[in-house]
Amino acid sequence: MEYNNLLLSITDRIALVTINRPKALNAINEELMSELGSLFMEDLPKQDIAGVIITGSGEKAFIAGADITQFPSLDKAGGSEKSRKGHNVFNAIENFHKPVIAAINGFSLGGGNELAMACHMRIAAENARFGQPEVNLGLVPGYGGTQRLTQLVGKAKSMELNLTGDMIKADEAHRIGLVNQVVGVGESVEAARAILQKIATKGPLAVSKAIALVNASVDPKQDGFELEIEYFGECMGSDQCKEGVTAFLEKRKAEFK
Ligand code: CO8
Repeated sequence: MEYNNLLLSITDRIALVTINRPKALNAINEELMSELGSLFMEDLPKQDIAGVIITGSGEKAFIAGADITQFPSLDKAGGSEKSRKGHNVFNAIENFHKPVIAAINGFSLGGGNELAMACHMRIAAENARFGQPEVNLGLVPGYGGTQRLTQLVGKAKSMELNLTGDMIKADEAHRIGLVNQVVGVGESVEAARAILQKIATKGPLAVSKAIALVNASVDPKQDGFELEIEYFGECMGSDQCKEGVTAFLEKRKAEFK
């Protein structure tokens, strides 16, 4: 598929998705949201990949939020409709069967930070800045930010960030558990790639089930404990587990297909 607002390259089974609207600090407009939906719901599921990295074009911003220029034309119904569309796309990213890592360079704000939080892990460059500034516009986050930020950092910090609209630096984001790792400027994509390469050596079925189970732990609609019992059995009965266990007993590296 052709994309106008993002770049896609696949190297060594790792997909690199670059949000590419640098003049607007990679703000998410309607077309970009549709492209992300097509990418994660139609295109990437057909590819033989071990994981996905999402980053922003240029050093200044990962994504500075939803594109504010489209807001004046929205009313109550239009706002909810756009919010729902974003929820569907970000849910598809969160539930993607392969690991998705956000490599965050610069501003990660509003809807951009919500995209980062829908990813399975976040690697921040030292120049990254995080915030939910929607209150400055008289809005609340509309792509799952109030929920995912609370899941990641707890209610007190989530309240503080969502109510003040303040930005925090990368080291503070790391301290409160919003990001997994802080690296030098320009190094976040390679750091994310290193994590995905490590995960690529593990049992692929187990990796995809672990993603689903960790997600289930924060989804009140699912019984994560029951699901773990089911998926544990599924993994135990798989050829991949046979290979992993046999390799351990034979004192060699497992080779998962
Ligand atoms: N939307 C559109 N354009 C933007 C955005 C944005 N979110 N952010 C920056 N830009 C544009 C600027 O307008 C500017 O364009 P131009 O050069 O044509 O004037 C260009 O990017 C560069 O930005 P600045 O000149 O402002 O750069 P600074 O270094 O001075 O400031 C900031 C950088 C602090 C990041 C500043 O640009 C800023 O505050 N941006 C807005 C951040 C924000 O409020 N984000 C939240 C948006 S709301 C949201 O995300 C809601 C999500 C849910 C939506 C649900 C349904 C629609």
